[in-house]
Amino acid sequence: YNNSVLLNHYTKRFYSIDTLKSKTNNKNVINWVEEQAKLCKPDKIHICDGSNEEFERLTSELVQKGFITKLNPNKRPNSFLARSDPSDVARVESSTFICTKDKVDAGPNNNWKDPKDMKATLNPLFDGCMKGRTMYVMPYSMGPINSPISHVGVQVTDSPFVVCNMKIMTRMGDEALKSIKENDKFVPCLHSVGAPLKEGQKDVAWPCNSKKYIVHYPEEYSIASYGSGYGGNALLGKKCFSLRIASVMARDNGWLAEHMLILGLTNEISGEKKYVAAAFPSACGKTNLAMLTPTIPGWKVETVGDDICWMKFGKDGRLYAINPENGFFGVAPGTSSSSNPNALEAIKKNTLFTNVALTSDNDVWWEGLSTPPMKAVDWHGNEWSPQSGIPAAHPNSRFTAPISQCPVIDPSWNDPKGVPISAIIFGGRRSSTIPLVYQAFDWKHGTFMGASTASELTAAAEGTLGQLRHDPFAMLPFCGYNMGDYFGHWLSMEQNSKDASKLPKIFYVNWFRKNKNGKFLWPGFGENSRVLKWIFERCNAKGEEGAQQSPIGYIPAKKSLDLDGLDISKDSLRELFSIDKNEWLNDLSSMRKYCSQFGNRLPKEIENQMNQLENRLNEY
Ligand code: SAT
Ligand code: MN
Repeated sequence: YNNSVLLNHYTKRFYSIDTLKSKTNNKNVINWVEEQAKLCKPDKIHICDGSNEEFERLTSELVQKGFITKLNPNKRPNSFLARSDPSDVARVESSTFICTKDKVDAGPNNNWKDPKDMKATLNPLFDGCMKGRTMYVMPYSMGPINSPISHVGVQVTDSPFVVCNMKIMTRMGDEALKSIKENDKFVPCLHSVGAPLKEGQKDVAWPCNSKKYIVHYPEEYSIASYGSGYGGNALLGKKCFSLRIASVMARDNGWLAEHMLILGLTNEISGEKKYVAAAFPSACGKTNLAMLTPTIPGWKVETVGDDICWMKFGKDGRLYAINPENGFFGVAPGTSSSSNPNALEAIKKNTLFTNVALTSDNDVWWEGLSTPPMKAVDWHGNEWSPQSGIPAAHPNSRFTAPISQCPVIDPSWNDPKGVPISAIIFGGRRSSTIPLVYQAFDWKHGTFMGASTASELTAAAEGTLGQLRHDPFAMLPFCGYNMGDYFGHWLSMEQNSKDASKLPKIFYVNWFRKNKNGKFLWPGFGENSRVLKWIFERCNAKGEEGAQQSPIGYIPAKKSLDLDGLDISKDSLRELFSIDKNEWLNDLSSMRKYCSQFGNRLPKEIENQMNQLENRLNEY
């Protein structure tokens, strides 16, 4: 057969990728797709254009086969519910690999395998894995099309549901393909659910394989994922590309790829606006903060992103950020009109749901949304009632919705220039020790604060309740290289910047501190706008204006945190900001222990920061 026609040696049918060839002159894209087809041996190839018609066609086919459910169009137009295989409901960290030639380059924070060995394992698995299925080819852009901060990828997959999710979560299709010029590089992303169909074999609603591999090759900027159809394992633009591979691209090229929300904060009286990026471990309310409704008058929050942030230096020496994503992949349970009304608004239409409950009027429900319905169909597809004694929605059930549907979407969310970042916030869930907010003395100290990010485990995660888990920069499962080197990369941003005074100011927050009776000291949610206001003002302040020095950093000076109209006692306030020397020294020794695993990859400066903190505490 000639070059443009491929033979499927199972079906003895020919197919071509002429459609792709007519749309791009990038030889590497064409060759790579051809190679994947030869390896995976699908029955058909479909080049995705990313159109609404394509989305409609794929969703109706899935509905017709009974694989997904169309929701009540009067309540939730163009929206669908999928139920996953019960074993395929979350990211699989134990099957996630960083494959570098040298093990130490992956770091103690990752599972490692030699790239050659991994390819020898994967090749037989991918060989013929798409038999009986269609291979969908998805060119996509992470970030606004043609933005200098964006990067492109091409994913092939055998899951039409993955295609529908990728259309929402990324800029996928013809426009993205057009943006990949003749000699441009792209991140190749091979994905299969690992469930080839034999002649005449009936398909299932959620095909997957008990063998799963989520594999990253940082040295060639490529990804291969096998066996899962779940978001973080299968929508390869998300954590795999935008964090694990992009963190390596960022290290190699002097920028930052971070697990951060981005929000715009406006003082409506002065008209001034600043952008803030923030990193929190899971279960700390990142999506809620990204869409916050301020309780203090005259302040407005607008959303640029809720999960991932790429930052590059602009000509003016400031860091400019984009949200590489185009949608929200949010946890449904707990999302309600009181916790996050803007998220509820964003998922009213054009939304894909996975593993939530189905109500009798063909709408969705999950724990925490509202009073439970008398009956429903749970995420397993079984009859459910409040008496069933089990959750109706899986705790990690998700919605996939276009970001443009967020009612407080920032006007610059799609701006190819990105938005200038004034402040970076780190935070964790800590019932003691850490005050409501404090500020780094400088960039080096701020890097140390990011490195020491830790959070207490909630019921949602495995491990002992309340146990402290170190999660540096909230990147522990997402850093595509040695975390010690990653700390070093953050430190190097100070040299990379032409003018360190233009770098974002760095803060640490803790909404979760409790008093001796186990009661939260701070009301949280919309009241967190008071902390955002202090951060905003600190970015404009000269020197120590509005702040006072403490051994751990700057904390708000008396009366500088706006508490107008807030019902909080003097005692609570004192506790909220108290610094207990012994608790801090305990934290520091836990940090020292944690850092020892990085050996000589731990930057000297992080040790300096630990020593300086210890000295300041001992003098306190
Ligand atoms: O599943 S995702 O990785 O996309 C979301 C998450 O687990 O944070
Ligand atoms: Mn995340």
